[in-house]
Amino acid sequence: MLILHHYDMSPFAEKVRLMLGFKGLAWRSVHIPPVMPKPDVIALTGGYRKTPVLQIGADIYCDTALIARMLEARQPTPTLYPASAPLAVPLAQWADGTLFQAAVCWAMQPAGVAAILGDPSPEVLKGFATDRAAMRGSVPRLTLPDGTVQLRAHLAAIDAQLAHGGPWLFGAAPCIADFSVGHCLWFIQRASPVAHLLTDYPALSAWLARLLAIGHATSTELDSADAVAVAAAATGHVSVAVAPGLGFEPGQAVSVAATDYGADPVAGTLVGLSSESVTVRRSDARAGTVHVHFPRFGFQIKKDLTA
Ligand SMILES: N[C@@H](CCC(=O)N[C@@H](CS)C(=O)NCC(=O)O)C(=O)O
Repeated sequence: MLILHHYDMSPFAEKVRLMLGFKGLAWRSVHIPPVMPKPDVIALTGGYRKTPVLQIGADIYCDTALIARMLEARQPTPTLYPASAPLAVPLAQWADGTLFQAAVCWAMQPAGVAAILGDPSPEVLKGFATDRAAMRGSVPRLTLPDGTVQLRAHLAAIDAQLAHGGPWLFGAAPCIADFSVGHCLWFIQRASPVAHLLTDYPALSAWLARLLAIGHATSTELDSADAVAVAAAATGHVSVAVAPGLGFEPGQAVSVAATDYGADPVAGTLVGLSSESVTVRRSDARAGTVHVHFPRFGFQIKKDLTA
């Protein structure tokens, strides 16, 4: 059972929903709060608060780069990683970082925020802004003039790529890069008063419509407390191992944190490490013993000297 913890307006959640649609995988849908506190999410992750999170029993997968790999392992065809497109992964990383920040800057102009949050009250707006400022920490925020220039340059490049090639970013079929670029532009589309920007890029707009037509496959709702109970009732974990020569030993007390925003550390015992992912085992009063998995890229592992 694939359980996705997400909320509707989350772009990174949309990336995963579309990948589930691409692979035709059925899933359980747990709606989580868009701002802290998120007690049921934290029971599962041990501190990671970003959206989305994928749960399979007592295995918890953080970050869409790793979630995409899990979906690929579950359902290898159609592939997200065609051998003919080795640059699709770094392009996806660029989109999830650089393009996403420029897209958010544009979409979160006052008119865009109102559309995305559904005409929020001043209290809701203030709560959202305070939550995101805390999540960003010291990571600087793009100003609208800076973000607009950058976004237009990125959109022009993507539009030209699609106009010369296509119908997808790397040719005949969608791959991981299409989903990473797509969720950023989906977010702009949701910010309806400022979404007109996209119409300046016709090949890109046509491609976005094709991508979103993939849909989300079939899902059924699950309560977040029931998802925690699923973890507690699980009898084992997916097999992982700590590969030698990567700087850490199995059984070591470590903490793992994102190297960008939302860098809340997750502390536990190191049980898995490869060039692709890192896994810590931790215990929670409600969720039981969970394995929390992160991509290796974009995360920092530290020896936990307090343990
Ligand atoms: N690198 C992460 C980024 C995830 C991310 O930034 N998600 C946003 C929502 S789209 C978030 O966590 N916002 C704050 C929250 O949901 O609490 C990934 O690929 O999953």
